[in-house]
Amino acid sequence: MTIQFEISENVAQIRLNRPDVLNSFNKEMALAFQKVLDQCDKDPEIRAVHITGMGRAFCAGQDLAEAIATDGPSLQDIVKDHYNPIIARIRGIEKPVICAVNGVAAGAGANIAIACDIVFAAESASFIQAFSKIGLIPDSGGTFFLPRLIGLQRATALMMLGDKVKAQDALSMGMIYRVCADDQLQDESLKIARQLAKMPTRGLGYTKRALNLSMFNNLDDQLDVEEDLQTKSAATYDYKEGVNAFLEKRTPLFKGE
Ligand code: T3D
Repeated sequence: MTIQFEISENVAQIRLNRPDVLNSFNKEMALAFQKVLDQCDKDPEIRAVHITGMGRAFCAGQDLAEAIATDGPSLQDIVKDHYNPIIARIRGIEKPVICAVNGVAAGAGANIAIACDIVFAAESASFIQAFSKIGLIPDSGGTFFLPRLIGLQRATALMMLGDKVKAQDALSMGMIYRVCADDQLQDESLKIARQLAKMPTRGLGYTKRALNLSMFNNLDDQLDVEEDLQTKSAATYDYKEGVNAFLEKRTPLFKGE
C-alpha cells in the first residue's frame, strides 16, 4: 500500500509509503492520498490529521521515472489531477493538518509539507525546491505559500537555486513551526495532533477558513469574515462548553460540535 492510514484518538495518521524511491509520488500514491484526505474531511471522528513519510525521507516529489514514461500520465495531468487536488484538500479540510517531515522533502514533497497547517521537522530533515534543477517551475502551491512564509527574496532564491535548506534554517526563516530531535519527531508531532483533536474542532476549522481567506482579502473584507465566523463559532456546542467550564472552574470536554 502506497499510503498507510489509521485513526486513533481522533487523529488520522497518513504515512507516505514508497520508501525505496524516497516516497516520491506516482499516480497510485497521489490518488490514494487524495482518497484518505477526503475521508479526513468527511469523517467526524477525525478531528486532526498527521502526515509523515516512511523510511529515511519525507517525500522526493514526483516519481521522475513515471513522469518520463511514455505510457505514464502527461506532465499537465500530473499537476492537474495529482498535486493540485492534494493541495486543495489540505487547505480545504477544516481541521488541523500537521506535517512531520522526517527526512528530505523535495519538489512537490516540500510544497505539500508547507501547505500543511503546522509543520514539524526532524533535525536531519531538509527542504529542496528541486524543480529548477530539472527545468520545471515549483508547483503544488509552492509559489503561493513559500513567498508568504519566508518573503519574496528568499523564496525566489531558493526556487531558482534549488538550495538544500536544513530544518534549523527552515525554522529560522519561518518556513516551518518546530524542529525536533530525530527520535522525538513522531512522538512530539503526534502529541500536538492529539492535543488539537481534543480542542473545539469547529472553531479551529473556522480559524483555518479565516486564514485561508486572509491570503486574498483586504482588511474590511477580512473583518467581515471574522464577524461571520465568530458568529458561527459562538453557535457551537464547544463554545458553550468552553465558557461553562471556565466559569465552573473545570476542564472543558469538547466534542468537536
Ligand atoms: O511531471 C512532472 O514532473 C511534474 C511534477 C512535478 C513535481 C515535482 O515534484 S518535480 C521534482 C521532482 N523531484 C526531484 O527532482 C528530486 C529528485 N531526487 C533527488 O534530488 C534526491 O533523490 C534527493 C535530494 C531527494 C535525495 O538524495 P539522496 O542522495 O539522499 O538519495 P538518492 O540516492 O538520490 O535517492 C535514493 C533512491 O530514490 C534512488 O534510487 P536507487 O538508486 O536507490 O534505485 C533514487 O533514484 C530514488 N529517487 C529519489 N527521488 C526520486 C527517486 N526516484 C524517482 N523519482 C524521484 N523523485
